[in-house]
Amino acid sequence: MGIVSPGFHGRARPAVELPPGQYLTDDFPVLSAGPTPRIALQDWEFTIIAETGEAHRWSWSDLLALPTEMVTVDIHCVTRWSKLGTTWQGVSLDTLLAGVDSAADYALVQSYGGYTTNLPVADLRAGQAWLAYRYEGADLPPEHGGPVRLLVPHLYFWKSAKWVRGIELKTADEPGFWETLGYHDYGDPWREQRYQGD
Ligand SMILES: Nc1nc2c(c(=O)[nH]1)N[C@H]1C(S)=C(S)[C@@H](COP(=O)(O)O)O[C@H]1N2
Ligand SMILES: [Mo]
Repeated sequence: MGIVSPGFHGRARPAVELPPGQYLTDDFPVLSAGPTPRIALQDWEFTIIAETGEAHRWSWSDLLALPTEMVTVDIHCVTRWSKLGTTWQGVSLDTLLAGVDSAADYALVQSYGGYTTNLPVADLRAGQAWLAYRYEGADLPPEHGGPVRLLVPHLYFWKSAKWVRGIELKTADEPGFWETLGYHDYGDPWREQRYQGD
């Protein structure tokens, strides 16, 4: 036996792994395509509309009454910053979708202020997406999407709609705001799906 430490057989792995083309930041940049909408909590509601037209609505107090999860996740913006280990509290989309009778494959997410983004319904399920209303132990600040934003950390962060207002479930895919402007329909950071054709 040589004088080799156990486990020291290959090249050292990098301390952190980032998706291709991303750099690490400790800041939390604000990226908004328009002004920050202010939504009074008594006026806030979240609606899921199934492809049948059936609507399910939650008020702010309805949302707070649902079981919450704390999640610590890495986030990746298509403008190339990544932030590791962000901690959020919110309601899993699995919880919200549980009572919705739908066979739709596509979702179009709607925000207060008019922003939209699309993704497969499958990506909202299986513990992959949350309606987040707390960030790092405090109420989610308005500039980061408060009172409530969608959090879908396995896709580029433009899919995580701030000031989320509802989700339409659809049988056909319909592009949202950035997707209409040439960004990728799906947006997997690990496959570097930034733009259409990537
Ligand atoms: N409603 C809304 N949601 C949005 C956006 C937006 O402009 N409007 N920008 C998206 C983009 S491109 C990114 S990178 C993240 C930025 O979130 P942050 O401002 O909290 O960093 O929000 C996403 N969600
Ligand atoms: Mo972004």
